[in-house]
Amino acid sequence: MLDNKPHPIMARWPAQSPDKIQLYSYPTPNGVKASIMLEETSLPYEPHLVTLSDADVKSPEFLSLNPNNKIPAIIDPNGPDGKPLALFESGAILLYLAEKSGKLLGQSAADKHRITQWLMFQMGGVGPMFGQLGFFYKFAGSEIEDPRPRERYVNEAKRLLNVVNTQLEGKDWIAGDYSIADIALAPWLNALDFYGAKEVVGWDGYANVVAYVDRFMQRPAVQRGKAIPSRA
Ligand SMILES: N[C@@H](CCC(=O)N[C@@H](CS)C(=O)NCC(=O)O)C(=O)O
Repeated sequence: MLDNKPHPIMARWPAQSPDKIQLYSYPTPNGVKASIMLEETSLPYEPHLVTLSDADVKSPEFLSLNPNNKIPAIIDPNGPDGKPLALFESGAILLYLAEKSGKLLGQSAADKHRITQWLMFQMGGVGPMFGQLGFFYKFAGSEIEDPRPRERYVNEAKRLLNVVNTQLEGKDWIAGDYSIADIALAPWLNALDFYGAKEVVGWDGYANVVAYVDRFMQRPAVQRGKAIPSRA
C-alpha cells in the first residue's frame, strides 16, 4: 500500500498479508540477500516470485516498483514515520532492514561505516565483476573466441578473492561481527560454483574464503533464505 492505495505491482502480485513487508525476488545471489536478511531478522514478510524473464522483470507492474527491471525489491507498508516505503537495490534494502530491525549493522558508528564499506565493495566490485565472469565463462559470452573478456574477468575475480582472503585472515566475518556485509558478499562468492568457475580462479587456494562460505552456508537463516521465494 502506498498512501493508502495498493501499489500498482500488487495488481500482478497480490498481497495476501498487506501488513507485512512484501518481497519481490528470485533466488539469485542478489535476490537471496533480501530473503536471508528477512530470515535473519525475523521481520514478518511475504515473498513473491518474480522470474528473470522479460515477462516478469520488464512487466509494467514490476517496472512500477523498480524502473531498473531487476530483483530484489520490497515494499514495507510500515516504513519511516509509519508510511509505506518502496525500495530496490539489494544494498539499499540490506541497510534499510538492518536499521529497521536494529540488527547486523554493528554496535558503534565506526562499525556501521566499516560494514557499509564492505557492503559497497561487494555492490561495486564483487557483484558486477563476478557477474561478467559468469557471462563470459558460462553463458552467452563463452562462445566468443577472443579470450580477452574471459581473461579480464578471471583475473579480476582472482584479485578480488585475494582481497577477501586477506581481509578474512584470523576473522570469521568480513567486517568484525556477522553483518549485512556478509549477507551481501558470501552468496556472490558462492556463485562461482554455479558458474563452474571455481577451478579457473583457483578457488581451493583461498583457504579463508572457502571456510568463510562454508560457515555462512551453515547458518539456519541462510539455509532457509537461499530458497526463497520458492521456484515451485
Ligand atoms: N545492483 C542490483 C543488481 C540486481 C540484479 O542484477 N538482479 C538480476 C538478478 S541477480 C536481475 O534481476 N536481472 C534481470 C534483468 O536484468 O533483466 C542489486 O544489487 O539489487
